[in-house]
Amino acid sequence: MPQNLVTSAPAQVRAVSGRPAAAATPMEAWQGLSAAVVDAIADNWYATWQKYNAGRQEHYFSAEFLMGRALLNNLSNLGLVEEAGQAVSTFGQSLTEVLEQEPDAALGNGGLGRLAACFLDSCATLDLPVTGYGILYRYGLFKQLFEDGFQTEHPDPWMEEGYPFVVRREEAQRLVHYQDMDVRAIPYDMPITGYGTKNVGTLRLWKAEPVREFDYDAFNSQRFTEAIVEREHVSDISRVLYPNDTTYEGKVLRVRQQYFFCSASLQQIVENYVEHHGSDLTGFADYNAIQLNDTHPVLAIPELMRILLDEHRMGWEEAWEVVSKTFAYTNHTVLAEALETWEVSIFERLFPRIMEIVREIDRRFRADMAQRGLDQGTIDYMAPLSGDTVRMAWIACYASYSINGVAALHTEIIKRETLGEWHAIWPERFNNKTNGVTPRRWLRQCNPRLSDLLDEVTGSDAWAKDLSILDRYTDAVDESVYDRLAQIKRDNKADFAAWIAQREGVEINPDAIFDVQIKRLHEYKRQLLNAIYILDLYFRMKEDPSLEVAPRVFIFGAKAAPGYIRAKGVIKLINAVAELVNNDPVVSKTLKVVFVHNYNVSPAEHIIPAADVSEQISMAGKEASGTSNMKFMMNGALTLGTLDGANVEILESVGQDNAYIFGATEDELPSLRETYNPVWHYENVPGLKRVLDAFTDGTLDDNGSGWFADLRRSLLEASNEPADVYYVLGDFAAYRETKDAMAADYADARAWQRRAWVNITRSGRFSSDRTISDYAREVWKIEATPID
Ligand code: 4GP
Repeated sequence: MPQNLVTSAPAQVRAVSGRPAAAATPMEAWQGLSAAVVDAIADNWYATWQKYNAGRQEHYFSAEFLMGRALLNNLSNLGLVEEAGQAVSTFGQSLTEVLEQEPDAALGNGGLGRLAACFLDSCATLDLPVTGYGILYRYGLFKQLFEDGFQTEHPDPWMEEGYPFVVRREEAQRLVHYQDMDVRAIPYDMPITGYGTKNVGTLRLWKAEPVREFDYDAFNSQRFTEAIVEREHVSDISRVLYPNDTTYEGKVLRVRQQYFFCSASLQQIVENYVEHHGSDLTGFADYNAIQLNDTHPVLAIPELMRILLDEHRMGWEEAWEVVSKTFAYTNHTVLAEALETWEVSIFERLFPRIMEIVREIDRRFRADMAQRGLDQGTIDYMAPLSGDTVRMAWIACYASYSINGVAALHTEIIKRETLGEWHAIWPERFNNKTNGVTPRRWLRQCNPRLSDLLDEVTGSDAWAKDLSILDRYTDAVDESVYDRLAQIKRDNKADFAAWIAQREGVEINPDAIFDVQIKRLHEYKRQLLNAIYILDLYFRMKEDPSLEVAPRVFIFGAKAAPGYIRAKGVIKLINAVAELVNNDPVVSKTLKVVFVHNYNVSPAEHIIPAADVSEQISMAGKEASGTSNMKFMMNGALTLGTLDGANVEILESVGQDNAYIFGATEDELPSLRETYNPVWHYENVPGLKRVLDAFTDGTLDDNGSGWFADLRRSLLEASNEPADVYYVLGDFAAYRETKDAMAADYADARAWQRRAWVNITRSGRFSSDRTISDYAREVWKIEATPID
């Protein structure tokens, strides 16, 4: 039996530090306490693994898992936070400081990766037999710094100092074969604890290692570089998340990565099937379902075919039957970049056998479609192969028994447009699974004050496992709850202000409205619209010093993809606006702009509980779902947004009076576009000309990069794309009106708290427990499997 943390933690700290616990550094205390947590769950973890492997299970394949920190999450799931505090105090450390030592496991880019992490949390909490599979990237998403307001990127060696929450399983390694090399895939398992359950799920992350350490002879002959070249080539496979793929060699590496974790995972899953159910693989899909998180793991489809055909001697039809009952595919964006395509030559070079299988899938697909009477144009459009490219999304659509979007509107759009041809043939495959977020990390853990209030109001912590319970309390609330809510938000904002002062060196007023936009930087998400508003407000205040403006803090957090220059231009622009506003002796008394650098899961945990306003202002039709919108809502921020993604469903849940909705809708946009003239808006919408001219007249400084001129041009001048593709100027007037009204409404504090309360209590349907229950029941056909 595991010991109490008060005894086990000091022992583990001694073991990792090699000195008395009282002499350990906070980092060693983090290491030791984390090891003690793994010790505490080891028996249950093992039992869960055994039990899941014996029955029907679901495997979640994803190139990204944006896990964030693990220690506090595990402690709070296991109800061990207090005990951990006591444990570290026995050797003179504070839990808060110890927790701050932990690096974020940032093995993902954004929404898709964080969704995968929330899903694992829900699966564990619901005792569902689900395992995650991905890559143990040595470097996670780049670390972002600002230099002169420009984003710079730096490596993020997140586990270099040791990371007790992954356990190397040497004995479970597999060999992954490429035409030019064989690679050892070593699994590193991360335990996934659930809330109030003994079950412990697993995230299995594969690391690439060379079959032989290095070329000993070469080394001995003092050809040192040569001796390690092969080793480094292999290590490249799991070195970084999304290596730059603008070059051909970069693409080769990406494809190698994708095949790497798909092949290793499938080998293990098939072996497990054989061990438990025998060598007749025709029943494989009775015990296994595989969810493909976007197109990155689609190589699993031809790879499973290869295993069944070549290693288990099945016939094509029989194997295809198994494959087409195994895979389900989730689409996460309507942007073209999501529908990955790769050069045939890359497949030929890395794995000719897989290419041969893809060609056969293509041949049979074409025959099948011709038989259904499709015209040649449609067949060519939908076929897995087109000239010299392989189209991963089309392979996914052809082979999968389920295809889903991530919010109601998004699913309608993929049915109608993105995947319209597929929907026409197989409507029954399509279904919606609106995203959700885990209320454990995103409420219970990050907002303890609100969490305590919910315990009191509802009489227990049951809401943390069933968030829909809160629904019963929307109306039935004592007025004093609103006072409590006001105090909680005020305290969270004061905490946040202290954190931001220390981290970013900016002083902010906790009584101001905290207006937040945190998400990847992308033109469609329209951070630029927000920046234009701020600049316009600044000019309005300069023009009329008597203008009444509620104190506001505009908070941003975002990383831009390293090669996405225009997105980097927006970051520089927001930083330039911040400089202008924050240094103005008069305006800065009322307005502040803060760009939180290196935005990640942990900063989000500080920001979200302190937010009053949640900016969800993408051009309608472009944001598949959004998930920060759900986290904000759960923490009592009001949405200021367009009718896009899950905003539509949030509005449905809270009602018109409890959200601020503006702008062109998805169905209005096509006809608006026909006559859209951004220059007209520039000339006629009050304020716009002044703002856009400030981009280039010397008011804002882009350090000679020319980036601000490019942003201005992108809004006003058509080049190889129409001007203002994302309708920023078109929506500006409505945005300003709505945002101004929202700021005025904030003055009525009591009314604001009522609406915040409605948002919190109506957030039940945005718990990832709801999403996962729907997947489990409708797609995966799996059941809760508690270990005792
Ligand atoms: C994101 C979508 O942009 C976001 O709307 C959605 O909430 C999230 O997936 C989870 O479904 N897409 C990506 C991506 O992160 O890489 O395509």
